[in-house]
Amino acid sequence: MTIKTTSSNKDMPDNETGVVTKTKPKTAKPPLYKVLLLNDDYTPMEFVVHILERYFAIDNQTSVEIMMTVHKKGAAIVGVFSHDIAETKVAQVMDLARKNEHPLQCTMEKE
Ligand code: TYC
Repeated sequence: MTIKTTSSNKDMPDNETGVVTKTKPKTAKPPLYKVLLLNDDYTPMEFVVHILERYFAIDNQTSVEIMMTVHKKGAAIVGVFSHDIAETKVAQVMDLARKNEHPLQCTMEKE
């Protein structure tokens, strides 16, 4: 009678440990982009709050808090989106700011 040992078992060659490893799934996640609002000295606070409510669906209280963060710190991330959505949000903000002659700046950055 033959006893098969671990070292001669074809299911577990000598160079393998028996530890289960994960192989990387082939579906790559799309890159995400942070959308940032920048501070300036002229855009009215209420306008910034309106932008956050209208284009980022952020409630009034949170919008006031984010606006105050930008006002005090110089900038804040207002959301993280796919490239297309981030680009659209930036364009919508810049468009409304320009139409109202406010110098508000909105930018996007790869995460
Ligand atoms: N600093 C502006 C003011 O005092 C308010 C402001 C907040 C402007 C956020 C831009 O992204 C901004 N009126």
